[in-house]
Amino acid sequence: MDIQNTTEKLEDFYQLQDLWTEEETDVKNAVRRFVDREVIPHAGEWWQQGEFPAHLIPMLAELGVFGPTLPEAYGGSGLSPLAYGLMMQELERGDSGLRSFASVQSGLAMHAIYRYGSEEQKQEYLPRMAKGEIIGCFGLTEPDAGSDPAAMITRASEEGDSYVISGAKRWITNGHLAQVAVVWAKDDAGIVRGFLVPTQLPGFHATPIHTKASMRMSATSELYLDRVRVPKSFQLPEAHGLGAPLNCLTQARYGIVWGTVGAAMDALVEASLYAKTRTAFGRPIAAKQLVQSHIVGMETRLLNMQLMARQLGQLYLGGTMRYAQVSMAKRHNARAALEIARMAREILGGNGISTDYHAIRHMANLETVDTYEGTYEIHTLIVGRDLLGEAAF
Ligand code: TGC
Ligand code: FAD
Repeated sequence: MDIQNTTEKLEDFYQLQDLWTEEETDVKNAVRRFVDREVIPHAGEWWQQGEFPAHLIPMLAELGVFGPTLPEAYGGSGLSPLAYGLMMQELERGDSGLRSFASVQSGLAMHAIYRYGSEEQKQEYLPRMAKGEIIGCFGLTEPDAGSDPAAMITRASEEGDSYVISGAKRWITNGHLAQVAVVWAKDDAGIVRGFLVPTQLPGFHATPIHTKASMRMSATSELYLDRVRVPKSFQLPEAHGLGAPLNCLTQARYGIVWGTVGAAMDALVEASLYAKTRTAFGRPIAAKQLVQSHIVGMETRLLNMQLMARQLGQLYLGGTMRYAQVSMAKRHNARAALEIARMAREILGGNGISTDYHAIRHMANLETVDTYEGTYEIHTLIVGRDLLGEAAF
């Protein structure tokens, strides 16, 4: 069996690689080699252990996956959004938790500082975050406010030259690994504002959530802020209102659109190669019509995902990408990847439920990806509002 040819065909049925620039191809290949060497051989074990493999952080920084689209002055490489997308694709081919780590560091925490921070805040944080010396998290969701973040109850009250922040955030990726938390809270006038909260400050606590049956390679936490006092200079000065955190979500959702392609690709390749060697009733199961029907359906879904990601990237590059367009692709790609991973699990039969293989790990992770950064239903309603001009939340 020619594994290389089969894999290449499955991963890129329409030869989209012909559209990549040399730089984009180099970036993709570098991350791919890293994931093949350092992640995939251990992913099942790390996932079972339920810990983020923190020893990878310096290597990820060296690969340039933290803030790659930012200017060099802030530690970035000024890469195109397409190169960024390909990085996310290759990371999530390894595990959604790995991509999630990078998404939160880059698309949420660093983007919030870059877009809404003062020059001093950018200089203080961004170069060190790009090097992985400072890890950030992004606290928007609360125990009682997820899909509707406008209902948040975390408060930042002015007291002299400080803000005093109290509240709780739940399901926060990288929360107990982070040195700085971007915390969203309402000020005394009820306006949503962003704050850079060093996590060692008195009154700040981050507790790991250990009960996850999904995203087990990702660190997920609950944050408690009990009268955490920060100087006013720790507020993100350009962030006024809910539009600021929602704009950050657009960046991270864009990364998810690409990342899910990687997870789907890996599940599809694994199932296809398995089908070519696994025999039942005297023939490889790849020679059974029902299995071929599944594989062709999965391949078609993957191709749709790739085309959406690619065109969204072009819109981003051209400066015309709208957030409803991102919602359309996040909604589609997260759900399609989940369906592909589930079908891959089925083709693997009993082996499909073991983390010795990848399918069940991707499938379980993708349940989170389908939910976080806006659920399938919320993205349906965002696109519905955009198409029809009626909010139906
Ligand atoms: P709404 O009136 O729609 O919006 C308020 C203002 O914000 C603007 N806006 C956006 N801007 C940029 N990007 C977006 N995606 C935006 N969505 C809205 C909007 O134009 C408006 O601006 P302005 O100037 O008119 O004031 O606000 P709403 O309260 O009606 O809420 C709308 C809704 C439901 C769509 C929004 O709340 C939403 O997206 N909910 C989902 C919440 C969510 O996705 N949470 C994710 C938390 S972070 C996370 O999950 C990280 S996972 C880790 C990883 O990424 O790996
Ligand atoms: P709810 O809002 O309670 O929704 C429950 C159900 O109701 C969903 O099916 C939803 O689609 C449905 N629903 C809600 N409103 C409507 C409506 N109007 N019409 C129809 N159906 C509706 N958040 C952060 O801020 N930072 C992070 O780093 C982060 N990381 C995460 C990591 C993991 C592993 C997970 C699981 C979540 C993470 N989240 C994070 C939170 C995530 O964004 C939320 O879980 C998500 O937005 C959904 O919110 P919720 O869980 O409160 O569900």
